[in-house]
Amino acid sequence: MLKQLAIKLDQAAASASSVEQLSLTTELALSDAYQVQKLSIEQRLSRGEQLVGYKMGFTSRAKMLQMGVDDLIWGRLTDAMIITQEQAINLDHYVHPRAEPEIAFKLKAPLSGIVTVEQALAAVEAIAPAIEVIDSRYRNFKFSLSDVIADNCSSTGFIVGPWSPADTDISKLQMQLLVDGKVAAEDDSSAILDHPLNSLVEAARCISDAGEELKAGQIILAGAATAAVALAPGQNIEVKVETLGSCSFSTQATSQANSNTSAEACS
Ligand code: OOG
Ligand code: MG
Repeated sequence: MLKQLAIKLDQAAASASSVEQLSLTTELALSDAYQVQKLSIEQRLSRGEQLVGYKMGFTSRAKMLQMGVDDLIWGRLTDAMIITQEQAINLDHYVHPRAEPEIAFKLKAPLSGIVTVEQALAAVEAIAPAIEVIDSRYRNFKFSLSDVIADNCSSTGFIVGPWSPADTDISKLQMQLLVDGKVAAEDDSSAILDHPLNSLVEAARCISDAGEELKAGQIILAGAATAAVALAPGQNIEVKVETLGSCSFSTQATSQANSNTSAEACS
């Protein structure tokens, strides 16, 4: 049964189509929801995708308030989710994507179980500004906690900017999400669990509870500092983090369907 739910969510993500919330018909314990997530990622891995890291979610009040959920969640990141600097993404590949400003850690050593902030920092190779593109597979971007966990915490894409040394002070850096050069959301990095490193501490604990561990080379997204912003065609999206720098991508001006139509109209 869990496998069927995993396949359903994987297919919804692969075909950019939405499904009804699982919780409307199925009662899933959180542990079952994480199992569905794992099984759905296994579908991706069986198609050749590689696990490259993990993302934390609902690590800021702004995100919890926006989504009406107030528990920490985590999901898995694969290489197929990587968006490159200045890439123009095609919105046809998503249901209702949103962007949010994040901080990424790259690890140089494994990390698992209960660790202190100092131990977490000692495992970090580098820190970067990041943008996460999230896309719920549920209609109207509405979900319960178990729904969103099963749906790999809305993971769909992420872009990481320039790497800074691990000893960079990230306790209170201004973080801005700009749409076409205008600030659409902003806060400072302390909005992420008081300090983004606390999110890495939580990641080590949660992922080892699930029988996995954070590994050297993996990327961990600490969670958004602000509410997410809906994407529309023809936008430039940039995240600027004080000291760390920025990263950006754009959305293609027209969807494939529209550009076909206009090509026909012109000929
Ligand atoms: C769930 C993912 C939350 C974050 O950074 O808090 C998340 C969602 O909002 O759809 O990625
Ligand atoms: Mg996020």
